[in-house]
Amino acid sequence: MLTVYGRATSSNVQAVMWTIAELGLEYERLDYGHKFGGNKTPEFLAMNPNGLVPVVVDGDGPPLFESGAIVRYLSARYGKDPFWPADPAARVVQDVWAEWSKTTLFPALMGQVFGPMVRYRPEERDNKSIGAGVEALKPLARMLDKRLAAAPYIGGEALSFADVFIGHLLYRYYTLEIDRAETPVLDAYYDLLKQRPAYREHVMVSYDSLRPDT
Ligand SMILES: N[C@@H](CCC(=O)N[C@@H](CS)C(=O)NCC(=O)O)C(=O)O
Repeated sequence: MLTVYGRATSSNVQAVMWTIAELGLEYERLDYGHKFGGNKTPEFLAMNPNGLVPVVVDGDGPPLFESGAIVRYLSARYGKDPFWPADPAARVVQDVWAEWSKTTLFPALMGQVFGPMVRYRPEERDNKSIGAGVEALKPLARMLDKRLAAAPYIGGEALSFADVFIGHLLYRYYTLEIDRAETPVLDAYYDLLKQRPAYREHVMVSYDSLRPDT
Protein backbone atom coordinates (compact mmCIF):
# COMPACT_ATOMS: atom_id res chain seq x y z
CA MET A 1 0.00 0.00 0.00
CA LEU A 2 1.33 3.39 -1.04
CA THR A 3 0.72 6.60 0.85
CA VAL A 4 1.02 9.72 -1.27
CA TYR A 5 1.38 13.06 0.49
CA GLY A 6 0.41 15.80 -1.92
CA ARG A 7 -2.49 17.77 -3.33
CA ALA A 8 -4.14 16.64 -6.56
CA THR A 9 -3.45 20.02 -8.18
CA SER A 10 0.35 19.63 -8.06
CA SER A 11 1.85 18.66 -11.41
CA ASN A 12 4.55 16.63 -9.68
CA VAL A 13 1.94 14.77 -7.63
CA GLN A 14 0.02 14.20 -10.86
CA ALA A 15 2.98 12.43 -12.48
CA VAL A 16 3.16 10.07 -9.51
CA MET A 17 -0.60 9.51 -9.36
CA TRP A 18 -0.85 8.84 -13.08
CA THR A 19 1.92 6.24 -12.75
CA ILE A 20 0.20 4.61 -9.78
CA ALA A 21 -3.08 4.43 -11.69
CA GLU A 22 -1.49 3.03 -14.88
CA LEU A 23 0.20 0.34 -12.77
CA GLY A 24 -3.03 -0.42 -10.88
CA LEU A 25 -1.43 0.02 -7.43
CA GLU A 26 -3.30 0.51 -4.17
CA TYR A 27 -2.82 3.90 -2.62
CA GLU A 28 -4.06 6.48 -0.21
CA ARG A 29 -3.50 10.13 -1.20
CA LEU A 30 -3.49 12.79 1.49
CA ASP A 31 -3.93 16.49 0.70
CA TYR A 32 -0.73 18.33 1.63
CA GLY A 33 0.74 21.54 0.24
CA HIS A 34 -0.49 24.92 -1.02
CA LYS A 35 -3.88 25.74 0.52
CA PHE A 36 -3.86 22.49 2.54
CA GLY A 37 -0.50 23.26 4.18
CA GLY A 38 1.10 20.61 6.39
CA ASN A 39 4.31 20.47 4.34
CA LYS A 40 6.45 22.65 6.62
CA THR A 41 5.84 20.82 9.89
CA PRO A 42 8.76 19.02 11.59
CA GLU A 43 7.06 15.69 10.78
CA PHE A 44 6.79 16.50 7.08
CA LEU A 45 10.30 17.97 6.90
CA ALA A 46 11.60 14.75 8.40
CA MET A 47 10.17 13.01 5.31
CA ASN A 48 11.25 15.66 2.80
CA PRO A 49 13.61 18.38 4.05
CA ASN A 50 12.59 20.52 1.03
CA GLY A 51 9.04 20.79 2.37
CA LEU A 52 7.62 20.00 -1.06
CA VAL A 53 5.11 17.50 -2.39
CA PRO A 54 4.93 14.71 -3.38
CA VAL A 55 6.27 12.40 -0.74
CA VAL A 56 5.50 8.71 -1.15
CA VAL A 57 5.80 5.96 1.44
CA ASP A 58 5.66 2.42 0.09
CA GLY A 59 4.66 0.05 2.90
CA ASP A 60 7.34 0.11 5.57
CA GLY A 61 9.92 1.67 3.23
CA PRO A 62 11.50 5.09 3.75
CA PRO A 63 9.75 8.30 2.67
CA LEU A 64 10.60 9.12 -0.93
CA PHE A 65 10.70 12.56 -2.48
CA GLU A 66 11.49 13.91 -5.98
CA SER A 67 8.67 12.92 -8.32
CA GLY A 68 11.01 11.77 -11.10
CA ALA A 69 12.79 9.34 -8.79
CA ILE A 70 9.42 8.13 -7.48
CA VAL A 71 8.02 7.52 -10.98
CA ARG A 72 11.15 5.57 -11.92
CA TYR A 73 11.04 3.58 -8.65
CA LEU A 74 7.37 2.62 -9.04
CA SER A 75 7.88 1.74 -12.70
CA ALA A 76 10.96 -0.39 -11.97
CA ARG A 77 9.42 -2.15 -8.99
CA TYR A 78 5.87 -2.68 -10.21
CA GLY A 79 5.86 -2.01 -13.97
CA LYS A 80 6.44 -4.52 -16.69
CA ASP A 81 8.06 -4.16 -20.06
CA PRO A 82 7.21 -2.08 -22.12
CA PHE A 83 6.07 0.41 -19.43
CA TRP A 84 9.53 -0.01 -17.86
CA PRO A 85 11.78 -1.58 -20.52
CA ALA A 86 13.86 -4.40 -19.05
CA ASP A 87 16.77 -3.80 -21.40
CA PRO A 88 18.78 -0.78 -20.16
CA ALA A 89 19.72 0.04 -23.75
CA ALA A 90 16.05 0.26 -24.73
CA ARG A 91 15.14 2.08 -21.52
CA VAL A 92 17.73 4.82 -21.81
CA VAL A 93 16.47 5.84 -25.24
CA GLN A 94 13.23 6.79 -23.48
CA ASP A 95 14.86 8.01 -20.31
CA VAL A 96 16.71 10.74 -22.17
CA TRP A 97 13.27 12.23 -22.95
CA ALA A 98 12.13 11.77 -19.37
CA GLU A 99 15.21 13.61 -18.14
CA TRP A 100 14.81 16.26 -20.82
CA SER A 101 11.28 16.83 -19.64
CA LYS A 102 12.42 17.41 -16.05
CA THR A 103 15.42 19.58 -16.88
CA THR A 104 14.26 21.46 -19.99
CA LEU A 105 10.51 21.31 -20.65
CA PHE A 106 9.40 21.56 -17.02
CA PRO A 107 11.29 24.76 -16.14
CA ALA A 108 10.39 26.35 -19.48
CA LEU A 109 6.68 25.66 -19.10
CA MET A 110 6.13 25.72 -15.37
CA GLY A 111 8.71 28.28 -14.30
CA GLN A 112 8.52 30.72 -17.20
CA VAL A 113 4.90 30.50 -18.28
CA PHE A 114 2.45 28.50 -16.15
CA GLY A 115 3.54 29.80 -12.74
CA PRO A 116 3.67 33.47 -13.75
CA MET A 117 0.33 33.26 -15.61
CA VAL A 118 -1.64 31.29 -13.05
CA ARG A 119 -0.25 32.39 -9.72
CA TYR A 120 -0.26 36.16 -10.35
CA ARG A 121 -3.05 38.63 -10.96
CA PRO A 122 -3.01 40.07 -14.52
CA GLU A 123 -1.74 43.46 -13.29
CA GLU A 124 1.14 41.81 -11.42
CA ARG A 125 2.39 39.76 -14.37
CA ASP A 126 5.62 40.45 -16.22
CA ASN A 127 4.15 40.04 -19.70
CA LYS A 128 7.47 40.56 -21.45
CA SER A 129 9.03 37.68 -19.55
CA ILE A 130 5.95 35.50 -20.09
CA GLY A 131 6.01 36.32 -23.82
CA ALA A 132 9.66 35.28 -24.02
CA GLY A 133 8.78 32.06 -22.20
CA VAL A 134 5.95 31.34 -24.65
CA GLU A 135 8.38 31.79 -27.56
CA ALA A 136 10.96 29.57 -25.86
CA LEU A 137 8.38 26.78 -25.62
CA LYS A 138 7.86 26.64 -29.39
CA PRO A 139 11.11 24.88 -30.36
CA LEU A 140 10.61 22.44 -27.47
CA ALA A 141 7.12 21.56 -28.70
CA ARG A 142 8.51 21.12 -32.21
CA MET A 143 11.15 18.73 -30.86
CA LEU A 144 8.42 16.56 -29.37
CA ASP A 145 6.41 16.80 -32.57
CA LYS A 146 9.39 15.44 -34.49
CA ARG A 147 10.16 12.72 -31.96
CA LEU A 148 6.57 11.47 -31.90
CA ALA A 149 6.32 11.29 -35.69
CA ALA A 150 8.07 7.91 -35.53
CA ALA A 151 5.57 6.22 -33.19
CA PRO A 152 2.48 7.09 -31.18
CA TYR A 153 4.27 7.09 -27.80
CA ILE A 154 7.73 8.20 -26.68
CA GLY A 155 8.93 4.59 -26.55
CA GLY A 156 7.06 3.22 -29.54
CA GLU A 157 3.70 1.49 -29.74
CA ALA A 158 2.86 1.45 -26.01
CA LEU A 159 2.76 3.88 -23.10
CA SER A 160 5.85 3.95 -20.89
CA PHE A 161 7.23 5.82 -17.88
CA ALA A 162 8.71 8.39 -20.28
CA ASP A 163 5.22 9.36 -21.45
CA VAL A 164 4.38 10.19 -17.84
CA PHE A 165 7.29 12.63 -17.64
CA ILE A 166 6.28 14.34 -20.87
CA GLY A 167 2.52 13.87 -20.86
CA HIS A 168 1.66 15.14 -17.40
CA LEU A 169 2.80 18.62 -18.52
CA LEU A 170 0.67 18.68 -21.63
CA TYR A 171 -2.65 19.32 -19.89
CA ARG A 172 -1.22 22.59 -18.63
CA TYR A 173 0.49 23.34 -21.92
CA TYR A 174 -2.72 22.89 -23.92
CA THR A 175 -5.12 24.58 -21.52
CA LEU A 176 -3.16 27.78 -20.97
CA GLU A 177 -4.25 30.66 -23.20
CA ILE A 178 -0.97 31.00 -25.08
CA ASP A 179 0.23 31.05 -28.65
CA ARG A 180 1.53 27.56 -29.46
CA ALA A 181 3.75 26.24 -32.24
CA GLU A 182 2.00 24.28 -34.97
CA THR A 183 2.57 20.68 -33.88
CA PRO A 184 -0.04 18.34 -35.36
CA VAL A 185 1.75 15.20 -34.17
CA LEU A 186 2.06 16.46 -30.61
CA ASP A 187 -1.62 17.49 -30.70
CA ALA A 188 -2.55 13.93 -31.73
CA TYR A 189 -0.38 12.52 -28.92
CA TYR A 190 -2.20 14.70 -26.38
CA ASP A 191 -5.53 13.49 -27.81
CA LEU A 192 -4.33 9.91 -27.30
CA LEU A 193 -3.38 10.60 -23.68
CA LYS A 194 -6.74 12.22 -23.03
CA GLN A 195 -8.41 8.93 -23.91
CA ARG A 196 -6.76 7.22 -20.92
CA PRO A 197 -8.98 7.13 -17.80
CA ALA A 198 -5.91 7.43 -15.53
CA TYR A 199 -4.80 10.57 -17.36
CA ARG A 200 -8.25 12.11 -17.17
CA GLU A 201 -8.59 11.38 -13.46
CA HIS A 202 -5.15 12.37 -12.22
CA VAL A 203 -3.74 14.87 -14.71
CA MET A 204 -6.72 16.73 -16.14
CA VAL A 205 -7.36 18.41 -12.80
CA SER A 206 -8.48 22.03 -12.70
CA TYR A 207 -5.74 24.37 -11.49
CA ASP A 208 -8.11 27.25 -10.77
CA SER A 209 -7.52 26.88 -7.02
CA LEU A 210 -3.89 27.89 -7.61
CA ARG A 211 -4.94 31.32 -8.87
CA PRO A 212 -4.86 34.27 -6.47
CA ASP A 213 -8.18 35.30 -4.91
CA THR A 214 -9.67 31.81 -5.17
N1 LIG B 1 11.65 18.49 -7.88
C1 LIG B 1 10.50 18.25 -7.03
C2 LIG B 1 9.67 19.51 -7.00
C3 LIG B 1 8.50 19.41 -6.02
C4 LIG B 1 7.68 20.68 -6.02
O1 LIG B 1 8.12 21.76 -6.46
N2 LIG B 1 6.45 20.57 -5.52
C5 LIG B 1 5.56 21.71 -5.47
C6 LIG B 1 4.21 21.34 -6.09
S1 LIG B 1 4.33 20.90 -7.80
C7 LIG B 1 5.30 22.09 -4.02
O2 LIG B 1 5.42 21.28 -3.11
N3 LIG B 1 4.92 23.35 -3.81
C8 LIG B 1 4.62 23.84 -2.50
C9 LIG B 1 3.22 23.54 -2.04
O3 LIG B 1 2.45 22.87 -2.77
O4 LIG B 1 2.88 23.97 -0.92
C10 LIG B 1 9.73 17.05 -7.54
O5 LIG B 1 9.78 16.80 -8.75
O6 LIG B 1 9.06 16.35 -6.74
